[in-house]
Amino acid sequence: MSFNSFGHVLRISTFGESHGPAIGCVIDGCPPGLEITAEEIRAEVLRRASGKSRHTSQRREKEDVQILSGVFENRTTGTPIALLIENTDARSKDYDEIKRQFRPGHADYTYWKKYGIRDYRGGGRSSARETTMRVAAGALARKWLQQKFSIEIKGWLAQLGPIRTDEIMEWDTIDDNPFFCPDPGKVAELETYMDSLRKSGDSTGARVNVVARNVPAGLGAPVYGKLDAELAAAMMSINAAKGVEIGAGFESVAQMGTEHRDEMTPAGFLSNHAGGILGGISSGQDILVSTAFKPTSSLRIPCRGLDIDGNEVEIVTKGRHDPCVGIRATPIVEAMMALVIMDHVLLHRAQNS
Ligand code: EPS
Repeated sequence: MSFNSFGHVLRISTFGESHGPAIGCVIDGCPPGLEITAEEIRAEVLRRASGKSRHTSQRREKEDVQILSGVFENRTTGTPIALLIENTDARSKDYDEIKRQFRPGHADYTYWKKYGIRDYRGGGRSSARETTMRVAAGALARKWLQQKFSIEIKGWLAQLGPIRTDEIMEWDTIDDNPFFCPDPGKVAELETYMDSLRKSGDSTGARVNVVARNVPAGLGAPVYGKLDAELAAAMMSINAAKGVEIGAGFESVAQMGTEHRDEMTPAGFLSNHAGGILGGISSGQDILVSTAFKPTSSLRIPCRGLDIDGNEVEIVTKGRHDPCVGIRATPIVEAMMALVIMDHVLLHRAQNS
């Protein structure tokens, strides 16, 4: 009931706060025999890490992944896999001034209303630091899916603020720039935009897309375990996520049925408006998910807000914040896609084979 876990057969529980001694996760239900090392997991975690470019938070974590259990001689044993990363670069004094204040647009207020207590340092449990462990767990899922089914999962930045970034898709270049932008021709424009945004002290939103290829048909469980519903829940659980689309998503509203339906021929489907999922079950087509991330709420531009006693106060957030959290979201959406698909492969296997 405490909702720090997700998944059915493959169950992930994360723990820890941004400025606590460590963050970690327990991955339960991973089949035995998967070869994995802490270095492989760390390599994936570092793709998401802050401090790699001037466009993200300058907090620099070592991200040293420790495998505490469930892996013996570099192979999973089928027992719970516990992963731990120590927090080594938290600067809690940045948060002294907002200790008794609620940043407008932030979870500060609702955590306080719900629990009557909050770890204000770095946003505590509501910090995007938690997503590190999703990426760590996702590293195992990606590898397992790749080895068993040749499933490939690839995410990219589709839009940052007003700049559309995926009209040209050069897949091999996505990891070559700090934005996960698939169009190398747009990177300079993104840099200029982010530099002026950072100077202004404001923040912006982003759209991040992800595709899973080679997913077998038949994954997903109607009616309350639809694959698209599970993916939407997984993406919406990421910090700052405000919207999820599957396939044509909200564009379906204006489409005609003759356009939206994906015609079928012996050679395959002729389009993919469904985003690879029909009736909540994978069709064998690429699974396409798009997630909207809101602008960061921690801003140095003063605004009106309240303190915990209900007094009106001016809020100014200090510290090392991301002017656009979407920039680092690509590895997170990839991880959530991998974890949901692997969970549904295991579920399908349990019922159907
Ligand atoms: C975050 C606020 C900042 C970011 C943090 C996410 O925290 P801090 O003030 O401690 O630097 O740096 O991002 C990470 C630590 C991370 O690993 O992604 C927030 O409010 O979500």
